[in-house]
Amino acid sequence: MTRAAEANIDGLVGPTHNYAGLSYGNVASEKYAMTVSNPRAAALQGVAKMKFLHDLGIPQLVMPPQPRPNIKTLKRLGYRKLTDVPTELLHQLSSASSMWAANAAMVSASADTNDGKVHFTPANLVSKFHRSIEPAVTAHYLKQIFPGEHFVHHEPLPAHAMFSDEGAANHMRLTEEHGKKGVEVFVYGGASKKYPARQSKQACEAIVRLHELAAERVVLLEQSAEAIDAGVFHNDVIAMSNEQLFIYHEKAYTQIDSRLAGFTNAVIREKDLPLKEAVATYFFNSQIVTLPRGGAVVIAPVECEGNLKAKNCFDRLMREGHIEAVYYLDVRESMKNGGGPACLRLRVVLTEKELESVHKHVWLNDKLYQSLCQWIEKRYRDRIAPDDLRDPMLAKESEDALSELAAILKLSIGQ
Ligand code: SUG
Repeated sequence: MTRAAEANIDGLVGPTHNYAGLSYGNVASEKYAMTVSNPRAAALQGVAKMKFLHDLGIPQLVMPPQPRPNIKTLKRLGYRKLTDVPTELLHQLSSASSMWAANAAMVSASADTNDGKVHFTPANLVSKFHRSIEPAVTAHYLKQIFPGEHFVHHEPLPAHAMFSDEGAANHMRLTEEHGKKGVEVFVYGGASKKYPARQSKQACEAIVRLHELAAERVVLLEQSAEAIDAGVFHNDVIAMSNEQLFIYHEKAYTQIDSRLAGFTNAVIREKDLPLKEAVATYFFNSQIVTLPRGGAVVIAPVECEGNLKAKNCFDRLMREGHIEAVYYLDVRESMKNGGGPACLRLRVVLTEKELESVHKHVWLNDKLYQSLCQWIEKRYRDRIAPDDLRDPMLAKESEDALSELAAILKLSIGQ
């Protein structure tokens, strides 16, 4: 076995972060639709989370925001200027949704792939228009951040509902420890009554082929319709995992594959945390990480701290020895759009050699943290109402902010 660690790459919140209510089926996005956002606080909350992980000794990377409003798409649709664009489309072209890096791509660790390389497939995100305009720039960023012979970058799957792919938010990896071969678990949605399923089975099967995963170490799970209709639009809203530990809600899936029985399964019962409260608190959208000295801790949304049932579930997991501690972090600005701590990050298991190949200017350290905080303080507004997205100054501010960030991260931003 080669030694490996899990790195997290977090999406930086962009300067146009707003609440336009674009995600039907995502309860928070609908609830906070048309309220006023605070992009500066949102971005600072995001980098504070990255710093917290870094201080725990977890390798932490930064992914830049995508240029918004998306002028390239606006031109592709025949518009010449922002003022000509109808309001709903303007909102879609202005979403800062690339912050949710768990939806950026599916990633397979080199220990699992037949060619011994790390495989990336950017998610096509076809189920929501505002997200379907992310994959090209995501691919551009991932190729720059993970260059060279250790990494394989696939194209996003064809942009059709048949292959609807929302990335790692619907993917888990169970393994004795990060560097060992794992079982990769893909989660898809079937028929639901109220809300649409966002990950298709055929997309999961295509990723398995592309990433050269051995069939005997792949598990596909189907989300229950009841969970989807309760607002479980991604698997990471109802399950979490780390190394050998798999924690899931009893109503998450139609059935569990017997091959998962060899791992530590911790089932959260409806009576202890009803689906509705699991969605409201984002209990499962927590990050479980292995500390460098061993032992696992949880980074949970602060909303869980104030909910007795969620807190009791974490207490039980600690009592049973699955986790050592729970840290409650405030990412409220992102939460109001349905994005908790786990949504904001993409997990990438890296061996020492792979780690050395990563673009070095995106590693979070104390210095980069300071630069990012200063950059955010200087460049971000502290309030945006959906109507402000019409302001031509905002487009200019956003463009200038990203140019400055390109110099900080030494990356080409946009495309
Ligand atoms: O795709 N929200 C995102 C939230 C993604 C959360 N990611 C994970 N669960 N991994 C979505 O629904 C709302 C944007 C708005 O309404 O303006 C939004 O896109």
